[in-house]
Amino acid sequence: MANNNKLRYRTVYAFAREMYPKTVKSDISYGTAGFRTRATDLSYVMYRMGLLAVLRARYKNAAIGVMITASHNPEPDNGVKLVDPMGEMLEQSWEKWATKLANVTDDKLENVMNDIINEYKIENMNDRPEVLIGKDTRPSSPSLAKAVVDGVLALGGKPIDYGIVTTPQLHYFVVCKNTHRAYGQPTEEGYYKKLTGAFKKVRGQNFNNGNYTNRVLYDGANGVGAKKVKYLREGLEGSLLVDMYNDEIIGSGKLNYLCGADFVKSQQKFPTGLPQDPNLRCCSVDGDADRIVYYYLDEDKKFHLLDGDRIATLIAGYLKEVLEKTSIDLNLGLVQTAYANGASTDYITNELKVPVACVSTGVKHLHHKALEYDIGVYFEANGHGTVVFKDSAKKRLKDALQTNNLSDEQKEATDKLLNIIDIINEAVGDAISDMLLVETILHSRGWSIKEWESAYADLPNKLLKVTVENRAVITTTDAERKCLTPDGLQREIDSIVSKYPKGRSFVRPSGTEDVVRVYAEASTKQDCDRLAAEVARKVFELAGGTGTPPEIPQ
Ligand code: G16
Repeated sequence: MANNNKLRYRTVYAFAREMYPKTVKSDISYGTAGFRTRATDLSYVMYRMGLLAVLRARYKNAAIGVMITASHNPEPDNGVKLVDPMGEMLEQSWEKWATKLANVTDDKLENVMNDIINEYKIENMNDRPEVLIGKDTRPSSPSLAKAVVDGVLALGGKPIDYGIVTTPQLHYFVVCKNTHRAYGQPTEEGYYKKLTGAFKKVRGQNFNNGNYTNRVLYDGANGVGAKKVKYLREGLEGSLLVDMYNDEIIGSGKLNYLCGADFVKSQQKFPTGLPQDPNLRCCSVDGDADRIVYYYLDEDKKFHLLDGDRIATLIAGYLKEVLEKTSIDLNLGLVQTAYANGASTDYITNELKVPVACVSTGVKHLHHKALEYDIGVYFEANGHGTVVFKDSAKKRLKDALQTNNLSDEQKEATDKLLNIIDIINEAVGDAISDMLLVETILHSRGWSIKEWESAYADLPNKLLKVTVENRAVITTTDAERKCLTPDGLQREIDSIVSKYPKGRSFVRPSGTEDVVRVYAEASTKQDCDRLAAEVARKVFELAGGTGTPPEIPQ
């Protein structure tokens, strides 16, 4: 065993020295969703994440996923997200090891690997665990995927290359593998079949209903989400017509450019490339298709956004209703972050009467919290989210159907809920599956997008980015709603916020971009714009801003 390890380490080191030497001096850290930076700086990080994935897979005795993507970031960036056995993001306690392994010098790689092996008492070093690898459409992704494959091979793992897939597809494959296909087939075909099969079943023969029409305009962000919807459409067999826009894929340089979910949400603007006719139901996904937002232009060309908060409330309200009809006592909860619009939280609490929790930014935090409920709905305002069902909840629904003492209404609702579960990718937020779920609910309610929007009125809100010398000087607490450092910044924010009716604002360092994010909401757009700018200016002043200071509108 010791000899085997020695041999293996020799291979690991040889690969590192010859092919993937650490070329960047500065450290990189595992952020909101893994490592993310310029693609040219990532080869050695990818190789090392291949190594880490094998160690994690041996420790968990399960398949692990590695997704190469920088999601919403511009095309020259890239990144890597590690996927745990049940589709969750890499367990947080391992993030520090990922960071250590990424930053150590080549000659010390062996030491960090030994530290991990000792810390977790990994003994099965001769096992050949599977590491599932996926990549987005960025031109840099193939060579970075090769680096991951080489890392996996160097440590004796078995790489399974899925080629270009969406992030949620890779999460789905990992879950399928680790549940021995109980969750589905670990293939793209299996994924489309499961989702579209359940979707068509719930939709039935009447594709339209009331004010709902079965056509949606889809902005693929010129990325993998565009490529994959082409296959989805075949499976939908006309039950939903998905009109594709922004589907220029590899090498167009247009990934996420003036389009995609992040652009639409953060700029609050209609994307380029879609027809601007009034009242058309449109949606945008991001660069790896793990988030989605809806929107439309009204008769006056005014832009209306239905973001992750709207999707969450639509889903939670509907599931609550169906659940009540089943008469099965399961608890339902919703998880948001500080970015959730205050009006949505009021609506969930006071109208839907669904318990709501607030956690830090990052799918990992939301997913984890949602698992506490029998049925947990989680969404970030930016459109990341899904629904998770406890196994025990699914079993109770299935068992209830087997008994003969359900009324017709209870039976119909239970059957519907079970089918809806199959439309959902519970492994992680999935733009494609979320779209099918939203379309299912709108169809069932007979709603146009305007009717969906009429549930409540969003408070005007704004997102700004401030560039600072070192964004780590900003630290936060209370699910990122308050900042601890730099000294005095929170006091200044509180004092600014107090001037604006219904004002709320917070700041936090991004975990995916080299910026500080500023969020603000207030009762009028004018107040909101001013509030955001005043807070951004304070960040600039107290946290070492670089470039031009943010302007405050008069
Ligand atoms: C990732 C995370 C999300 C997070 C987003 C922005 O999304 O998965 O949970 O909301 O980054 O994070 P930050 O504000 O820290 O930059 P994606 O779609 O870019 O992978």
